[in-house]
Amino acid sequence: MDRSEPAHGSAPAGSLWNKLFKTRRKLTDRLNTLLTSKKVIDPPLLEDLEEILFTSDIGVEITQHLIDGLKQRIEKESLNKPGQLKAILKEEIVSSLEASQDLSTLNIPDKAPSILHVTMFVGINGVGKTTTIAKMSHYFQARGERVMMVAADTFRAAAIEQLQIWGERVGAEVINQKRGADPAAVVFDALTAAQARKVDRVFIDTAGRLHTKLNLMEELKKIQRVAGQQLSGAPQQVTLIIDATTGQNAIAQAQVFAESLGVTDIILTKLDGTAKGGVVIGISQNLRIPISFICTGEGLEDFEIFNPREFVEAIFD
Ligand SMILES: Nc1nc2c(ncn2[C@@H]2O[C@H](COP(=O)(O)OP(=O)(O)OP(=O)(O)O)[C@@H](O)[C@H]2O)c(=O)[nH]1
Ligand SMILES: [Mg+2]
Repeated sequence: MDRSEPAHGSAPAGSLWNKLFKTRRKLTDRLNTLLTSKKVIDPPLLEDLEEILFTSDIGVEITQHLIDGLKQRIEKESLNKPGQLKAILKEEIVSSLEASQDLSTLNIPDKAPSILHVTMFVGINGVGKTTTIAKMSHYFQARGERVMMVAADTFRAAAIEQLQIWGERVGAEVINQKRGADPAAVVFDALTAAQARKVDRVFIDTAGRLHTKLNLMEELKKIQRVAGQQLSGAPQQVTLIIDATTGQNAIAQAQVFAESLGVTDIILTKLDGTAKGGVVIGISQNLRIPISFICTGEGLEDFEIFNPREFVEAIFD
């Protein structure tokens, strides 16, 4: 059996470690083979290391930056054993991820908001917006907060129904109107209701696809504007959902949303079952936007707060 396959009794047996096995296999198996096959740290070794990082969806610039940092440390600390490199590489990645991880303004994880906290979930179709909203609602309701979900994806009939089903399952109220209604009007009504009913958090589900990309961004901006008119400062959070299986393409996609909407945080989904988990590092470093949560399955419990150290431990072993 492949030694990085998840297995009963394998250590460390954290669920994240188990679920990220494809990314780990791609990254770490090659890294371990390289580092154990060489006796000294030399330029060809660093070139091979660069190639491994580069082909792991981390991205060209970030790979270059990591290799440069590694070279400096090799020189400064007079390192010569290949076995020393993995720990240093992990440290470099953890500290660069941590540098973009300020979540203090987002009332995450456990700080109940003192005023109504509105989060708008955005991202292209099929990335996991609606499922993630259900997970978040479940998570915050379990912590005693009152959550409201808003069906502002009025473009697809099934989208409204999908949110209602999740609402029933997690016990959160869902605000919706008919298919084709103006999403901004749905949001306006929802925020009026949320303030009257002393809701703690409102999660707005938006469409991932309209007729053209430009229209989608304009519509999302309109929702933002109308939310702000109804409640000053809302939406306080604009969460971009990205499907990790799209790898490097996800970075360009994220840039479009970030430039148009002022994205506050990113959630990566579908990290289970993909070898492209390195994209988490690429996204964080390219956009300098914090990653709030990562999702590893279709179930309500299949997500966690993004912890750079745990993530790096799970993909390098
Ligand atoms: N394996 C896996 N599947 C996921 C994850 N998150 C979501 N999915 C699945 O991805 C599919 C799309 O999820 P949705 O939540 O409907 O995505 P969406 O962004 O709302 O899609 P649109 O409304 O069409 O824009 C569903 O089959 C989900 O079960 C995840 O973390 N892992
Ligand atoms: Mg949806």
